Amino acid sequence: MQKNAFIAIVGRPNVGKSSLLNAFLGQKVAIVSEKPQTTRTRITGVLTKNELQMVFIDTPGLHKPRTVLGERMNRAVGDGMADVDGCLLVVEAGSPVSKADENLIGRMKARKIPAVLAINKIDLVAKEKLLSQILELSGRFNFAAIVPVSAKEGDGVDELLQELEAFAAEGPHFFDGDTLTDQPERVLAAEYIREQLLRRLNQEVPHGIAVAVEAFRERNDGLLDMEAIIYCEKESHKGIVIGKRGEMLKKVGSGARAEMEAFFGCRVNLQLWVKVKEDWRNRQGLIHHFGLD
Ligand SMILES: Nc1nc2c(ncn2[C@@H]2O[C@H](COP(=O)(O)OP(=O)(O)OP(=O)(O)O)[C@@H](O)[C@H]2O)c(=O)[nH]1
Ligand SMILES: [Mg+2]
Repeated sequence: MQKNAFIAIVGRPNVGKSSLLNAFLGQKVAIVSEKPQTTRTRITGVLTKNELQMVFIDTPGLHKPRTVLGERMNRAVGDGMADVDGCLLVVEAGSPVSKADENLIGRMKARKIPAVLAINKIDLVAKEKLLSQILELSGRFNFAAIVPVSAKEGDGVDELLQELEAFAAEGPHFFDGDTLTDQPERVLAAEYIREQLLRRLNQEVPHGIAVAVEAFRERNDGLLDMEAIIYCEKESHKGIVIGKRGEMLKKVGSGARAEMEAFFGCRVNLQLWVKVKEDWRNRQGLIHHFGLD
């Protein structure tokens, strides 16, 4: 008998939601960086084990929006929580309860969504510190389980997955058994490029970047030809993205290429361009054009 479970992964920015999704799947379907607001849209990751299909919906970190894009990202959190069988609320070990956590717990209560709590990044915090945090959070919601984990080191990930499996109910599989994500290959490729920029650039520059893969062609010899445009918000950002003598762009390209070659399992020939779209994060038409709403 087939079973399925739809689970939304929610929490404030930077707590490790996407890292956990990747740990569940054993593959990188969601980009990860040390900057908050890395994830911009809902990302579906699918794990099929025999009769059981787990469908994870990774969401942007809930935050106080300062741009139209930010508002869209927050909206994606609510949309991601619609019609799921359960939520995985992720918090950071040793951190106080945030406004975002309170907001998310409020929604779980209002919509009667059962939830498991993951306390992530336990590799960074002494065990004694976890107790008071567990007490505090368990007083606010009747979590089905509370699991301390480290997405980075893999600690507790199997236990967490086991707890989430309890949300499964009898029902058909919605995806083929070998589906990993709902993201088209071009989108994933664009995300790998954005990940490099998030990791290598600072302050507002990486947050004001959107990437569009314009060409994606497989040659007969298996080589993948790809062309992508990096859009930034200001002329002054363009120079930073390109770097001195093009060095930044070169590093971004080779970093992204390595990720793509690992994921797609073939050699990639990547060409990058940089363009400016003034203030695109506040322009609905452009947000839509970049597939971010
Ligand atoms: N030390 C440590 N770092 C972790 C762990 N899990 C994630 N990180 C790091 O935390 C940062 C944020 O991880 P993400 O997975 O991008 O976090 P997120 O919650 O998806 O963030 P947003 O998409 O911005 O909401 C990255 O630098 C990760 O490498 C962990 O268990 N331990
Ligand atoms: Mg994320």
